[in-house]
Amino acid sequence: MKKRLVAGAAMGAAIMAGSLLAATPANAAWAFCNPGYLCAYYDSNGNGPNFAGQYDNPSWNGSWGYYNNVTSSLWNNGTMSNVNVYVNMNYSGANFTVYRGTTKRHTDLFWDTTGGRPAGYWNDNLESNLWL
Ligand SMILES: [Ca+2]
Repeated sequence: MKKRLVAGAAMGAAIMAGSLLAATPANAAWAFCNPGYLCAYYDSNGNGPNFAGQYDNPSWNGSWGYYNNVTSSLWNNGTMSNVNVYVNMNYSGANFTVYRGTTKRHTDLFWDTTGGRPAGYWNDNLESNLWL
């Protein structure tokens, strides 16, 4: 009987947790990003696998994986600098600055019109980064 009550209580807690999750804004889902790094995520709101760069990277493809043209959200968790991101390798093509801090994250590049670009322009298009 006691076990049953415990199980019932656990289930109730799980349901409550589910309700809380549903009420939480989507932008609360950001995966951890090491301090000092630029993190570029596969999906919006910091979800999915991510490229994490501490230095200048002329290409986001490498031994760590293939991250060119897949990014949908960005977080500059740098400790000192802002960072530019580019649509081509070797710091070329259209670019914008990702400013430091959690309030400056780019939550969904599909709808991001930074620099006056149309929706969809930046999404799945970034390939390199240069710290400023
Ligand atoms: Ca590109």
